[in-house]
Amino acid sequence: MSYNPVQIEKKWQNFWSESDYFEPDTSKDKEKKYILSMFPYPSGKIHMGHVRNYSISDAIARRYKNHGYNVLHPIGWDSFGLPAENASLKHKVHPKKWTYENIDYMRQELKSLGLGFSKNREFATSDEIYTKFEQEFFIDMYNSGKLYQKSASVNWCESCHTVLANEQVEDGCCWRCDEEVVQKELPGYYLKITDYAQELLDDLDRLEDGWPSQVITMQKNWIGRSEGLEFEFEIDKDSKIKLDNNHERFKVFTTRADTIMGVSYCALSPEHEIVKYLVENSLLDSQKIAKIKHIQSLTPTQRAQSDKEGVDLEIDVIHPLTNQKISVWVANFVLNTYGGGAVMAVPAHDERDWEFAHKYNLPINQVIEGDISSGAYTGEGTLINSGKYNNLKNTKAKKSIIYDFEKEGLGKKVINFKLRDWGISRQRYWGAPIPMIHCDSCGIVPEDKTNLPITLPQDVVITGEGNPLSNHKEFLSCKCPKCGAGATREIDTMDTFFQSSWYFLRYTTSKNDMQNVAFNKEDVGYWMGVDQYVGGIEHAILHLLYARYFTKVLRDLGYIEIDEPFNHLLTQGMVLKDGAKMSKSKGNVIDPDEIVAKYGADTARLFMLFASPPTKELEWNDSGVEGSFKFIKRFYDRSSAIIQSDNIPKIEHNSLNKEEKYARLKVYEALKKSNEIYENGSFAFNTLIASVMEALNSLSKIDNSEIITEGYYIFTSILEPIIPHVCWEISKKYFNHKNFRDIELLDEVFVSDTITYVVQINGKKRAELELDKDLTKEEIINIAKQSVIKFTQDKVIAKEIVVPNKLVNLVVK
Ligand code: ANZ
Ligand code: ZN
Repeated sequence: MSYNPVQIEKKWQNFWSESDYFEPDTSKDKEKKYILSMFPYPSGKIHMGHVRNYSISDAIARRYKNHGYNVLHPIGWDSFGLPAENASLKHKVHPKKWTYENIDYMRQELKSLGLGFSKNREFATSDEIYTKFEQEFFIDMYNSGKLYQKSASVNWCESCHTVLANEQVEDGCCWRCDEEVVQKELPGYYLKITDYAQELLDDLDRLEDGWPSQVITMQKNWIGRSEGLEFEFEIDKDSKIKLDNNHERFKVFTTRADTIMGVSYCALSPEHEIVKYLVENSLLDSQKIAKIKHIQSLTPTQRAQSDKEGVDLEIDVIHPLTNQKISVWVANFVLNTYGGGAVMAVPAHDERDWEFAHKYNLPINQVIEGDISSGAYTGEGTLINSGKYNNLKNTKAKKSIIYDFEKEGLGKKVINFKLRDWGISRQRYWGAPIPMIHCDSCGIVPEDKTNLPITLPQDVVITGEGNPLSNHKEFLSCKCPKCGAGATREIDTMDTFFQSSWYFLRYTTSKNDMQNVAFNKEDVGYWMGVDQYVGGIEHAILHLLYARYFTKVLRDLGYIEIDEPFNHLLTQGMVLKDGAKMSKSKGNVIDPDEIVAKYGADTARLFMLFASPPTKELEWNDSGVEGSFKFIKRFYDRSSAIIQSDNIPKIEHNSLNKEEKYARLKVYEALKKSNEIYENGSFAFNTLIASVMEALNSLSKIDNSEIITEGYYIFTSILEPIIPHVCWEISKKYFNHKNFRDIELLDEVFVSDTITYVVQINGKKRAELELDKDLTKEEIINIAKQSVIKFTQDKVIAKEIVVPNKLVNLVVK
């Protein structure tokens, strides 16, 4: 009997699935653990990133199940989205067919990895019933004012032919295809995530213990709260260029009210109303207008990458405190979407303002003590050149100036957020239809809920140009739910992140109920929050922020009662090959199916968990895979030394010899490690596996079959979450299938016959010794002296100090 993964693995996979082994109990009396991995997009094949993700979540889920918890570890498919349309174009296959065939194939792949998913609750987000509930949410959100329609300048990807949310633009490029994003004016639907900005920020505190600090920081920065002063500048009536009554003032926002006396010019964004007015009415010369138009044509990223640039607008404003005239410019570094799209520039204390002032020879007024000889001084300090605020510390001055502005009615303290409303309209076919109707007399009206789901027509041809729904007469034509007249259906579909914002709630509800409700409130109450979520860091401010927000919205709509969805989050590291991310575009992928076919699923899983701690990058390594296979083979082959028994043998520890005691200690150290990595939440499977390897080595040096039997009993328990097939096989064969619950740690095993002594010379550590605990003081000193002889050779030992059971200190001259 030699290790044959093909035989073993199929057998146990079938057993688990036929016996519904991983289905959770529907009764709610046991303590629960909800273990969730981010659901996959059905692209056609699983990749190593999936293998890693699911090996981690499966190990955690199995462990909790072995320890008596009611475990939910579900799987589903994030199945709407663009790749299906691209595939459709390329292979002339309908997106739906492509998607569902991929799901069937990938489900098999996951099964072949021996992943313990509760599959009764599996669903795909493109299922019509999922769309139905989602459209109900959409309508509830619309009716409660949490969702609205507007026309706005949006991020547009030319290659994907669709709008992107701000969160989906990375360094000015499309998150999916890397094409440079352009701005375009389009109508669309928006979720008012900004209404929840403060709560989303505050509740991050609650996640501090369960989430990686990196993700928390990224969300904080994205939400971008800042406190400051908002006030208006009046335009000077004597300016060279005269403006009309609608353009007499503009608003600015500053976080540095303390620098108010140092303002030396103002800068407007190229899209600012006043700039538009000047350009449209040709109030500036043609050269200036051409330059403004040029800046307007650049994307935010292009602007950020170019030098500071601008144009003098030939108007002045009046400083609200000094009544001095200040020139107004348009500048490429001012964003239109933040703080009113205008800034008071203080070049002495702001880098960008300094660069701009330097280029255009604008005055630089220092108002805080510090060095401005080679650039802005942006630190703290004492105020100067600031009239009544002189000599105040700038932090104090900030408060005092804001107070005065408020008292005089000149301005107010405001809180600004960088977070913008979430645009969810996508100009694509393969998505959940937005359940809205355009009526000539009633405007936009939500569809009647009884008509849901609004489903996608199947008879469409994907051309890659525009949305095929736009000329599908049957789909377009509908009745206005308000006035009954003929009306037109909305053709945009929802952002797929809308679907992934609530899928985890649906898993909580059992199969029968899933036909009737999106999820059952009671089930959500029992299973949520997710005890451990596992997924990629790339979702730090996309999915993970949207899902938090969505949870709060559903709470406020009365669907659920929780505030936060994910109690603990583990962001797994990337899988690399030759130092680069393993990906199709890099051409360095290893096919998981081939690894499973050649070595078996247990080897693939062991390698994934052994090669690196879960949160760190994992470098693919053929010999590491080979090594994992060899370990399992040895583990299996040596199991023949086990004494077959229902019970593990009772061992008299004190009667064992030194080697036996040591081997047993190693086994128990592995057991201890296993407890530790779950309790401290590190899930450092790599250290557990290393510990088992060490223990297996020591076992191979003795031939006490009772200790070997006990060792294997412990190994199969602690390794079952990692290499389940081989553990079930051994356990079935020799232990008549006891459960995989660990046995207790035995103190007597940890009582050592040796004591660790530190040897110091003049108080400095020079060696560490494992000494027999029965040695006399003289013997200890002699061994200690021997161990450090190279440090004492030509010196005199003046004193020998022994602290029993701890250390020997030699005083040397
Ligand atoms: C004067 C000032 C003096 C500023 C100084 C900074 C330093 P955060 O912290 O990110 O909220 N600002 C305001 N609106 C802007 C816009 N639309 N585009 C570009 N910059 C804008 O940034 C707020 C600060 O960024 C504001 O404070 C403003 O410059 C600038 F020594 O006002 B400050
Ligand atoms: Zn794109």
